[in-house]
Amino acid sequence: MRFTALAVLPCLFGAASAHFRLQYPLPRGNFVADKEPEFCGGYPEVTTNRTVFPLSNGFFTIKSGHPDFTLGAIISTVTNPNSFDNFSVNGVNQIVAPYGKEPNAGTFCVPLNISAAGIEGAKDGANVTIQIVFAGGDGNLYQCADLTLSANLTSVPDQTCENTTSTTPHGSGSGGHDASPSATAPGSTQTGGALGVSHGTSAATAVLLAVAGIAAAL
Ligand SMILES: [Cu+2]
Repeated sequence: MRFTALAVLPCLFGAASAHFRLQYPLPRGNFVADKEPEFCGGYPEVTTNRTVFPLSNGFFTIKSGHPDFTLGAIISTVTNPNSFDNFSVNGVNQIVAPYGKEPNAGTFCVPLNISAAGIEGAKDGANVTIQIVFAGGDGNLYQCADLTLSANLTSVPDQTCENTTSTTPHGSGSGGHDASPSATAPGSTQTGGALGVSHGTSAATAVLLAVAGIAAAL
């Protein structure tokens, strides 16, 4: 068992160097690994760098340094969402992308059909904020993006939706968080949204939701 403990340690230290990054839509601010466990990844105040985003048939793209992660998104229709409370109504998180699990590290495109989530106030022209919630083995991590919803946009402009799995170590160089060897070929590519398909019932998802609930209660 001591062996197991030792094996986990470099993983934890390496973790701070990568975690996950929200690539599209643009996050509130530059990625700061140490701040990612905080609300909105350390950017609590609303920004002016809003992305005009399709009300229906959108997606978001993340890059994960962790394999075996769970990911989803919640939404706030509050003008300046600066707490987890603002992402829930009557204590229930406003989930806009169902939590899904992914066994590989890599870059992933996740469907984000906001109109389909039926969130009150998430309508054409509305300023909203999405918060990506990620759990990859070193606690919940967060990134936020401020959006203006558009019904005229029928798809995400100028972005490619594709998944690229990777066995690249978590973080670069020595001390990196190396995903143990897997059957996946480095750089192998698949299109489509696996995350959007599998969701909802795992123990990891339950834990994630529970933790998010605690955070919302603070
Ligand atoms: Cu990490």
